[in-house]
Amino acid sequence: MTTPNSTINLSRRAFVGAAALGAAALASGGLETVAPEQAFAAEDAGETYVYTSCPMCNQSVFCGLKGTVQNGKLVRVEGNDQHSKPKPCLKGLTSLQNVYDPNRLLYPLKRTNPKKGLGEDPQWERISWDEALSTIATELNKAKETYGAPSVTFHSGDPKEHLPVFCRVAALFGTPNVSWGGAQCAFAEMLAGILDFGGRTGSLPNADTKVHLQWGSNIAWSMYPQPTAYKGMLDAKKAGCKYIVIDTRLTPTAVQLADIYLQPRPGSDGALALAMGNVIVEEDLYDHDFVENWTEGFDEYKEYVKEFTPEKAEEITWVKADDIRAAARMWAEGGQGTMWVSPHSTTHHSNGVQSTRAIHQLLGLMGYWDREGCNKLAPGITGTDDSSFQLKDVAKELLDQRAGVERWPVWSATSTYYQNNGLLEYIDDGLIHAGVFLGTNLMNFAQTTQIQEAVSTLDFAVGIDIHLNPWTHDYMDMVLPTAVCWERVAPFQTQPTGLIGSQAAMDPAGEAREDWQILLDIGCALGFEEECFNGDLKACMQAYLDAGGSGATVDDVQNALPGVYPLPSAGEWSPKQYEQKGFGTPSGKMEFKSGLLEKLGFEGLAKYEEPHVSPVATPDLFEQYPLILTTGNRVPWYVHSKYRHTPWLNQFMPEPIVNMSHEDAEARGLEEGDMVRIFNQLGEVQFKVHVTNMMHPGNVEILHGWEQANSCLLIDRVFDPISGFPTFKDALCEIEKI
Ligand SMILES: Nc1nc2c(c(=O)[nH]1)N[C@H]1C(S)=C(S)[C@@H](COP(=O)(O)OP(=O)(O)OC[C@H]3O[C@@H](n4cnc5c(=O)[nH]c(N)nc54)[C@H](O)[C@@H]3O)O[C@H]1N2
Ligand SMILES: Nc1nc2c(c(=O)[nH]1)N[C@H]1C(S)=C(S)[C@@H](COP(=O)(O)OP(=O)(O)OC[C@H]3O[C@@H](n4cnc5c(=O)[nH]c(N)nc54)[C@H](O)[C@@H]3O)O[C@H]1N2
Ligand SMILES: [Mo]
Repeated sequence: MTTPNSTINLSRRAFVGAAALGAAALASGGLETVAPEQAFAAEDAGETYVYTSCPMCNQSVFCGLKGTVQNGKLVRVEGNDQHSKPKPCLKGLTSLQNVYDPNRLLYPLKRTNPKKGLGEDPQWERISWDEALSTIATELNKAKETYGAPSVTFHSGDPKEHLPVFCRVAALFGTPNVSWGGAQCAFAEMLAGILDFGGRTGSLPNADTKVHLQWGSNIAWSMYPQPTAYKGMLDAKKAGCKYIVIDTRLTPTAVQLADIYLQPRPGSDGALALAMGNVIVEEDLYDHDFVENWTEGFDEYKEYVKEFTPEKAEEITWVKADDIRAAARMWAEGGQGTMWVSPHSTTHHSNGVQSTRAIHQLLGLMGYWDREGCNKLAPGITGTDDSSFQLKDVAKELLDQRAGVERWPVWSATSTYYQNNGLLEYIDDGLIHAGVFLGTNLMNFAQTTQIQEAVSTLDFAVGIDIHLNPWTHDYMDMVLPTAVCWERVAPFQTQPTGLIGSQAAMDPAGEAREDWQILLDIGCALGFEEECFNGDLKACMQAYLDAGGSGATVDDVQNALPGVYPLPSAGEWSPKQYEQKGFGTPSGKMEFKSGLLEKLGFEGLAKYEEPHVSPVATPDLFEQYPLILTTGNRVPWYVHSKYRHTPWLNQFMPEPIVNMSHEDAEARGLEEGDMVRIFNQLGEVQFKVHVTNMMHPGNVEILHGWEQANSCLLIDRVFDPISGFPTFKDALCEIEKI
């Protein structure tokens, strides 16, 4: 291995792209792959086993993995049967290729070519960790002295395992401008639940559930909210649960589960939910006891939904009036119901939160709340509250200094993170001058080129990633290499019965360090040695455990592997806790009319508005671009931009595909496999046609995260005013053969 300070000039292309695999492998001292014979071999005596939790899909409920190590090399990955999620999917098994991925970033790099905007090769140069850390400290402290600590953002995307230390270091430094993927992801759906019910509403069917409403979430593929969710749904179906599935595409989830399937026009969900409410109220199917005693604003809701007759909703939503009636009746007549609303299908629209509230309110109408067969608010385990480790008290004092507080007051009143979708304006307005960008993909911002340009104007930006990604890191000053799950011991994962630890199978490749360690090192360099445990990872993990108050030591948890270190539960579930505690809303009741929204100057009822671009809202634009474009519906083998170069996964979809109906393809003279340009008033991308029965005529879909075909170029910088969420699923387009 070369010494840390030796300088190797490497162009960015030497770290990415299939053509450069050899160069990167050489520079690393060789990242070899594992032979299939080894990966599938039977267990043998010379092997050792290690256990970790899988982060490949970046969900917060990971699956348990068991790794087999031979001669210091990870050769096989399978499930850990003592973990609460014992069966990993194909992505989990592919974590093996992630370790030995020849494209991995292995050393800290700094750019030598000054930033001049788009299209510049940074001419990366390898540097030592010492140089990297001292430069970061100098630059971040300079921004702090010149513009104040909040001028530095701690920004991250979908990865979450780093958050406890990320928040701690940001609080020590003094900036409240901390974020993660929740700013585009699960939080808007949760926010809708917080506004109406004072907490999360979504739940999966349990053994007693009679009817489940699955709204815009293809769990068979995305496996959200947890990797084992779909199996439980199939089991519930066998046990007699009826399913209503509402999705703009005919998904595998709809085909396998639905007793009633509705296929609405994208973004019209609010109108559909209000029409279901209309049927339930008009036919007097609602739960009078719950509605009269435990809800606020029902009279106004009742008056408002009169407008949304099934016939009117049919015109808006494309769904037949009689099908809306049938769905409403099935929902109301079940008696015990659960609901799961996707974190991104109804919220990635300009009307996202209001539509999602209208859907959730169908739970309130039926009183399907905290009782058998419904969303049971069971207490969790004790000993895992890490607020004091995260220094939440310190952070709380800084919340008013967050960027975007005035622009998105509802988000800001309900989240402790800042709403990072405004990063472009925060930079342009001089609020943000420097940043630590951990696990971030700039391609996931609407109008990507604008954000790339803005980031390149920062005084200083450092990325922390497994890979060097030109679309993100070309606009930064420095990149630090991070370890993958098989090389790290932090963090612990929460299980239904306790905590589970992680073992490393090997040292990190090259000079990579694990995220927790990198953040501690940055904290120490910034001058917080004591608060960052002088960089000692084990001491830091112990402090994290101590904050929870479980009394466990790091060794206790690690020694319990492959099993879970048990922690006591906070108590038994008993039904209808709201009868004692009320709801966590301003009125203490479930709110058809939100007190918080009204207080902050928004419409309190969940009124329907057209998406900001649509056949109805913008008929002129629709004439030019007559197809509704959806971006980002999940596929099983990719997670956002990840794994596009990972052989076991990219074989399933080696290139960008646009899914369209037979009717839309025929009308344009297109056939399977044709290359097309997809364009609108904002930009153009090129995809290959796939003709499929999944799509409704008039709606086409493309996946996000393709370097060569970035869907976000076709998305406007228009946000849901309540959540601040991007409108990834509001766009119009036209398609032409190339
Ligand atoms: N058009 C469109 N855009 C979307 C969406 C959509 O539906 N449509 N969905 C949105 C949603 S819901 C989300 S959550 C966001 C996701 O947005 P991002 O999280 O920004 O997306 P990724 O492409 O997964 O990029 C994550 C980066 O983190 C790196 N990484 C992965 N694991 C780790 C780790 O453990 N540590 C570190 N340091 N780095 C790591 C990866 O290599 C990658 O470069 O995308 C949003 N963007
Ligand atoms: N394999 C894989 N798994 C993932 C991810 C991944 O990238 N890959 N990402 C993870 C992340 S960060 C997230 S946020 C979750 C997302 O989890 P989900 O939101 O459950 O994602 P999807 O399974 O794509 O389900 C969205 C469904 O909504 C439908 N839809 C789109 N627009 C509309 C609309 O306007 N109305 C209605 N009613 N339906 C609509 C789509 O057809 C699609 O079937 O998945 C997580 N899991
Ligand atoms: Mo997400």
